[in-house]
Amino acid sequence: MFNKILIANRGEIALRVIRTCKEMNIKTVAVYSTADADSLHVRFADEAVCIGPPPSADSYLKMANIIAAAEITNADAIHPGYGFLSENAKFSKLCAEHGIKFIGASPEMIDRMGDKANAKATMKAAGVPCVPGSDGVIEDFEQCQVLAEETGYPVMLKASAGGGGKGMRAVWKAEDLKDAWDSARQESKAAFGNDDMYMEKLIEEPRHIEIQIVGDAYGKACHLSERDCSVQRRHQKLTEETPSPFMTDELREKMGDAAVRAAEYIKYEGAGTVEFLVDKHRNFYFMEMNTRIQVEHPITEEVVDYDLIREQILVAAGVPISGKNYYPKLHSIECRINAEDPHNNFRPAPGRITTLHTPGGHGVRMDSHVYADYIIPPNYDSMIGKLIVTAQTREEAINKMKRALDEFVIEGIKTTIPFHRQLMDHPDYVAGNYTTKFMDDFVIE
Ligand code: MV4
Repeated sequence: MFNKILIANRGEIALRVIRTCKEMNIKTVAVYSTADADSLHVRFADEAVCIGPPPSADSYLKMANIIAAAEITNADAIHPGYGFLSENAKFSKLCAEHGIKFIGASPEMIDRMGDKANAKATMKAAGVPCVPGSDGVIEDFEQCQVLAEETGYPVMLKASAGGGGKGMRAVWKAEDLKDAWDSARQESKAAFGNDDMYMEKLIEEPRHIEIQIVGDAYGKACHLSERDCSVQRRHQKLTEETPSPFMTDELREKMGDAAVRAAEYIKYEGAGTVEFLVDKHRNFYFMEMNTRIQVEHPITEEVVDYDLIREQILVAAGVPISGKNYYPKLHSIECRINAEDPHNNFRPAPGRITTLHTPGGHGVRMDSHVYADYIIPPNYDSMIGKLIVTAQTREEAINKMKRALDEFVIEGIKTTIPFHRQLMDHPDYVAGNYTTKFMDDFVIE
């Protein structure tokens, strides 16, 4: 087992990892930029190393500084959290070269799943349902035209180096294909330095339902059921829940089996998430695979009673998983509380928190690193915490979320709390009747 883990991250996820390490009697090293000198992950860790000035590029993304921090503190493993270097193949490799265990995917796995067209081809070979479309990347526009005719409009053009919607274009008719092809490639080139594109039949009004998986070092994998992440705005998740209101026992079995099949086929090690698009007929199709712990992992933990960070650490230390799958026994909802102004296009609203009272009570979990008088730095993402509620039924969970949001007192900055409170009263949300299109029509009061 590891003696000391360095957490190469900040904010609530750094605290989340430190908490589990403490429970496992593993020493912790925090790394921080000068903007985070007073943050809680620095205070909670056994040791802390300043790795640079506020800009992420000079601190949390500075691989050499993080490796150096691990060397001088003698850390034998690094947990990358999510974002930053969590899916950076070069960093995963650098850790291995320095004899430091990267608690995440291997460089090969990160590259393989990061290349979306390649990932899809792999999944197809594993027998995982995929959206009909191109076989790999599209050579040129002529081939793109032929493929679109074969696939049948509407089609979706996607960036192979992409994800999260960048370099993606929906095309409804032939005359729009050329412009979409050119602009998607341009956007992908600018964002990822790569303009490889692939094509899929467009799935109309899909749901985004993802399956949590854990694979061990011996080729075994299990699933921990689904999370419905369809409530998104500009590809930013706002709230997630499990079980999905759209799920049936039969669909859960089929999606869970497909996700485990995928993980075992690629010999996936660690915690991962297989994302699916689900259409209104409950057909499901592979979308992407994430090789990191995700922001929304707590709702899964709450309903299956399982510590995913602990499992990541155990698997990285070579401990085999039991192999059984996990099914929700409760209902859990997460609301991402961001320092953003919902009445101003969700524009980031950093600043000082002058008053803070976070909700509590039975079935309420607040994963957050903020405190009264904390100044939210403008350099990083705007999430200040995740409010997670868990209850026996979806109705009770929504009721509990309303109570918790009403109890939440945070002054000095704008937050997304008013949006979430309105969401919990929205008839389509309450009815569980929402797809990825839901936020397109949502009017903030
Ligand atoms: C799609 C799709 C419809 N049809 N692919 C969005 C980003 C990336 N995860 C893939 N995405 C989509 N791929 C086909 N063939 C619709 C989306 C999509 C979406 C997917 C999940 C969650 C939110 C979304 C918002 C807009 C579009």
